[in-house]
Amino acid sequence: MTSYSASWNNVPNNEDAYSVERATSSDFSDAQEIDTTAADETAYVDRDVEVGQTYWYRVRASRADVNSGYSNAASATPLKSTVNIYATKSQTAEGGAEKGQFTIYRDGGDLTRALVVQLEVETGAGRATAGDDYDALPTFVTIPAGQKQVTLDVTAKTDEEAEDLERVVLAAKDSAAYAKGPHVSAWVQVLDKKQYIIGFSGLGPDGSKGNFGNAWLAKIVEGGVVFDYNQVDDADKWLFGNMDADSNHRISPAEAESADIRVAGFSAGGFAAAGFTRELFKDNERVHGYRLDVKIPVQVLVTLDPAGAPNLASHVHSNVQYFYNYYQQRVLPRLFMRLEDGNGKDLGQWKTLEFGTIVQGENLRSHALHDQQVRIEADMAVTTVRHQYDTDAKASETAEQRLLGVIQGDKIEHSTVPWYVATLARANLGLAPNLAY
Ligand SMILES: [Ca+2]
Ligand SMILES: [Ca+2]
Ligand SMILES: [Ca+2]
Ligand SMILES: [Ca+2]
Repeated sequence: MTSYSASWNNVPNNEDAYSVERATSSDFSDAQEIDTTAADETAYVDRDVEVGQTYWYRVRASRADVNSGYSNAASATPLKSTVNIYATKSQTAEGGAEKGQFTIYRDGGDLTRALVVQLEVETGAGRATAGDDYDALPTFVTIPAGQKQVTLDVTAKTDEEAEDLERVVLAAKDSAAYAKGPHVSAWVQVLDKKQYIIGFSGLGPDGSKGNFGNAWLAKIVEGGVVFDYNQVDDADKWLFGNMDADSNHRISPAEAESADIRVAGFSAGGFAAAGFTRELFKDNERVHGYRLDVKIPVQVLVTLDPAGAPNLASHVHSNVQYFYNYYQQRVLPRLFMRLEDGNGKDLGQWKTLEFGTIVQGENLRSHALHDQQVRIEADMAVTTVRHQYDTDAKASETAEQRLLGVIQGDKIEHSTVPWYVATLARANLGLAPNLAY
């Protein structure tokens, strides 16, 4: 129900009151006095009407028992509100803080009264499941008196299932209380959490990328995608293209939250990897055809003997959650591993290489680095390197029998760094140590 407002000119006499009559036909054959108003009132609001029904009104002034003639008749048909639904935030990601949002609008009708809008969500293929993929939505909302809209948040729920893009499609149900507008339904995307493992190869000593270190980089990022050190732009485009769920060439906060990005690079690819992560922090900028609405976080960056290693760390952006840098120290041939996070947090832990020797105390000048490190002396690498063990080995086998590979007589040098730390680097990246060679 809604209301209709009738008005008339004040009769310049000494009336006591006005009598208001209403009918549903123009000849007033079913006229009824619905109210009287005080003297000098010139308007009446009828609050007891049905939307869509045409009413006829007339008034006459009365004084004691004497009535004036009737006013001119006026008719009105109270209109229904028209309801539309829009997705005012059209994406939400598993585990993300960004919520989706529907807004339910009404136009026309009686805004002085609350309006209840009945809702339903679609089910079926491609649709997110209420209660599993997102917190279930109510079956109705009430737009309060005096307001034209209400909002409903869509909160994604985390699950372990790898899923395609799914939608929550919300629609207004039929109701006598309102008409449905052209935007009778809207959808919010629920983005699955997706992991991206991205590696950058170095430039080999012979100008090729097919050297020992690159072969091991490829094993470290196995299951991911490898780019050359000079393909940072291609990597950006590849990643953004995969993240851009609604194909609008913008990376939204929810799309950023849907991506779990892990990056590794060897040699010149180490610099490329660090540069690549910096590209992701250019919020409110256009990067290779994609507008970044937000800084895109990187879960972990692993660099394997990047050229100019000591300078690299100071360039790693704080949005890299964890940064591991393994490098060869040229003056006294050693292999270092640094552990820190990008926020300047001391991880306070040691990683143990298979070599069995841990020496601490070396520091590099860098604001992003801390004093947690493991040092491998070159002469140890020359004599005994026990790196990979056969995980399928029989329990009765000794460690020596299970040893799969040894670099004997080799030295720690540039292209062997990924080999030495492959198992650790995979662990750093959150990957299972399933290397085989
Ligand atoms: Ca699902
Ligand atoms: Ca899900
Ligand atoms: Ca999922
Ligand atoms: Ca987008």
